[in-house]
Amino acid sequence: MAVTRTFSIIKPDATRRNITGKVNAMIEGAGLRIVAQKRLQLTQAQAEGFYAVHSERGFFGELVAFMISGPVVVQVLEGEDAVPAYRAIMGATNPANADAGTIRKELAESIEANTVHGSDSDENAAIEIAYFFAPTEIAA
Ligand code: IDP
Repeated sequence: MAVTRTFSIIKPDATRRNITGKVNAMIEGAGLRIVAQKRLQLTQAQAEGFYAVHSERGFFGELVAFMISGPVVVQVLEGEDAVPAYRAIMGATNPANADAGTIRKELAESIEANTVHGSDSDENAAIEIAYFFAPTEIAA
């Protein structure tokens, strides 16, 4: 085990419902520290660039439209094996399949409006963190 970082987005379905604090309580309750955080409105170009890996998937256009439908909160989380630790408390992509007690099971609306994004590898975490944060914006 090592202390590592992951990248998180609290998605527009959560900012719309004013439940970003509930998400943060679950993150901190799992032992992860929020070492950087900012709320912003993604541009279409930012959202398309962030999800470029999904550009060939049928839901890409809808996903981008959803991600720019309201503000998001982008975050850097730090803790023991942060990438798998956060994936574990996020729950499955489709909240219908997520385990009880996970963020998506407790809070998500649908497979698309599923409340949170979390990096899927340390390598992607570093790329995604650099997409949104300057090193000076992260305070551990
Ligand atoms: P993940 O967020 O659990 O890693 P991915 O497969 O990487 O899931 O998908 C990225 C995001 O795309 C999901 O979080 C969700 O918002 C959206 N998404 C995934 N599958 C579908 C789908 O079948 N329909 C609509 N949106 C989807």
